[in-house]
Formats: sequence, C-alpha cells, structure tokens
Amino acid sequence: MGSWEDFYASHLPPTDFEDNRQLLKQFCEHHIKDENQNIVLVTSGGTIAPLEHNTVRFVDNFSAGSRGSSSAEYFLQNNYAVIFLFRTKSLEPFTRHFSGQQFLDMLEISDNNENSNINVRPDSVDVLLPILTKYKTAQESNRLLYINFTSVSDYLWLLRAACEALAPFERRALLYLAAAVSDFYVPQDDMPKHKIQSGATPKISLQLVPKILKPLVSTWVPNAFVVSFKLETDDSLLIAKSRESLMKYNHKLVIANILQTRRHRVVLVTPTTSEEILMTKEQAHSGLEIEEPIVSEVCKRHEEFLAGAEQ
Ligand code: 9Z3
Repeated sequence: MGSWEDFYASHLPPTDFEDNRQLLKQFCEHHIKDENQNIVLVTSGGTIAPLEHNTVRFVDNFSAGSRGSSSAEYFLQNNYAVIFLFRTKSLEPFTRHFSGQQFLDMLEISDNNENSNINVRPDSVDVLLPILTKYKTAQESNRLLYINFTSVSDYLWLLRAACEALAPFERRALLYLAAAVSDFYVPQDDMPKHKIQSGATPKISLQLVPKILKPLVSTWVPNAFVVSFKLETDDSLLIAKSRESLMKYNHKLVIANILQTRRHRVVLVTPTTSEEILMTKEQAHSGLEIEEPIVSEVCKRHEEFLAGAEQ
C-alpha cells in the first residue's frame, strides 16, 4: 500500500474541487462565528473505483446512503450544522423519504379556465408538511451543505478539504464517517486511458487504498471528535476489528455493524466499553429509525467530550 502522501501526489483532484473547497470554507467560516454552534461532517454512500480514465466500467459497493442521509437529518434536529459529503445519486436527507413516483403521486393538478395549478393532495399534507418544514428550516438557517463525490479519489480529496475547513472548530467538530469507502482501487497511473476492449481477458490488479483515518485523526483534525464505522459480515470479528481500529488510529468511537442486520443493530465501541443499540420489530414497524438513537447517543458523547468529561 502506498502512503497517503503518495496518493495525493499521484491523483488529480476532481474537476470541481476548487468550487467545493470554497463552499466548505465559506460554510465553516459562517458557523464558526457562533461559538455555541457545533458542526458535523457526515459521509455517506459508497465510492467507485474506476477501471479506465474515460470511465465506462468501475468497481462499486452496496451502500445506498440510508445511514448517512437519515443521520444528517437527526444531527440537524440536534442543532448541528451539517456538511453532508455523499455519493452522487445515493440517498439524500429529506428527499430520501420519497422514492420513484411517490412524490408525484402526492400532487394533483387543478385547472380553471385561466391557468393551471399544482396542489398537494389533502391526504398527503400530513406526510409532506413535517419533512418540508424541516428541510426549509435547515436551508433558511444555512445549516446544511451538500457536497458530492463519485470515485474513491474524489472522496479522499474532498474529505481532506472538509477537514481543513473544520479544523478551526477544534473540539466542536464531529466527524461521522458512515460512507462505505472502497478498500481497493486501480491507481490512476496504472489505468488505461480508454475503455478496455473486449478481446483478451483483462487482468485487473487492485491496490490497497491508503488508510486515511491515520492522518485525519493525528494531523488534519487532531482535536475533533472522530467517529468511524466498521462493517463486517462475520459477527465473530466485529468487536475485535473495531478495537483494533481504535488502537491504530486513536479516535473516539467506532460504530460497528453487520451487513445483514445493520438497520436494527449496531454496537458503539470504545477502547474499554461496548454498548449495543437494538431496535425491536415493533419499533421498526412503527417507523422508528435506528439512526435516531445512534445520533442522539453520539451527540451526548460529543457533549461530554466538550465538557471535558471524556469517558
Ligand atoms: C458503515 O458501516 C455504514 O453503517 C453502512 C451503511 C455503509 C453499512 P447504507 O449506506 O449502509 O445505509 O446502505 N459504513 C462504513 C463501512 C466501511 O467501509 N468501513 C471501513 C471498514 O469497515 C472503515 S472506515 O473497514
């Protein structure tokens, strides 16, 4: 595996990188003026590892962005300013509640002779109104910034830029790294320029993505409250792998989950404690999302950390 310094030296930033860097800077400069304003970076969705520069094919992963997009809403509810760093076309806060034609089905057209109007169907107002109200409140108070990525390289460039903008918040910055970032990729120097031709069987050699938590925790945002996620498919590895990550990177908390049960069970792991958050079937059916108790617990621990009562 190459070092993270080598990675940035050998991979170009995304084309709209400077614009996004400015947006991140402005958003943080706006919120830092209020010394009571906490801020969170939520990463969400999967990254692609392209196989060609002119990308036709790529390696992807399963993440839909449910965890990140719903968590972003709950952080807003807990009065955080939110930077939502997400995979293009994955789920986003607020719009995530309407998939496919659901939104259009909530509208109706009313015609009179003069002009046409669009109204919300009376039976949909109860559903739409609370979501729209929360969305508008977030927008009007400028508390939600959307920044998107596609490839693992774009993600790493934007993550570093976000950390640079967040560093002045010191302990008030919370990082909630829920994106499913590819562990393997084809370095830009090893990639063909054009579409791989179908003739011979291609030999694709993937390299390890550098472990970015290391510089992030030790150098980029050394005072922030950093929370990472650990995904496994084998339950017997979950806690040990989470502790290993805490030892290696020295951050505050790992939220551990298993692919198949991630919607109703997570374990919050620190070097000395582990606390399960479990949702019953009844809670899930009544519409409760596991991200609500997760975010509430993370905010509580961030508050304790801010108060100097770090556990
Ligand atoms: C997670 O574990 C997230 O909870 C999920 C959420 C990606 C499982 P969905 O987007 O899924 O709601 O469908 N994220 C981190 C996964 C990850 O790749 N972690 C790395 C690892 O486990 C380290 S940061 O090695």
